[in-house]
Amino acid sequence: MKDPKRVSACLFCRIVARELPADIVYEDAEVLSFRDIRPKYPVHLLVVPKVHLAGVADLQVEHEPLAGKLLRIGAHLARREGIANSGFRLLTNEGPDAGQVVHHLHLHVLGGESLRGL
Ligand code: DGP
Repeated sequence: MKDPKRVSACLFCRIVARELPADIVYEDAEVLSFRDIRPKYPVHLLVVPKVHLAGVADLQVEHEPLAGKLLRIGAHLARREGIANSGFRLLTNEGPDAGQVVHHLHLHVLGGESLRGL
């Protein structure tokens, strides 16, 4: 069934709907994860909610379980990618100063080498 809140022009909504290809590594009823098309690190995954939220600033109280789940799945995927012991970073960009390019909430899962400091 199509998500009524889906935004037809949104890149990640289109990946969720399988209208665009992606290297998908995880899926459940609420969350999809796929490899970043321009990886900055040996492991660079994106974890997205299937529902369209423009970014972390769009989260409402009712999204708290979903927000927690994104973190849990991010850590789960880091373990599955073999980077949990060496260390990894979960981050999300919000707005222009943070360099947000895709306006569909997503968590970057980064690792596989020493990460540059923030
Ligand atoms: P951000 O700056 O946080 O909005 O990062 C967006 C990320 O999305 C960026 O690292 C590149 C990635 N990306 C952009 N377009 C695509 C796409 O079509 N497929 C995949 N897999 N990743 C994409």
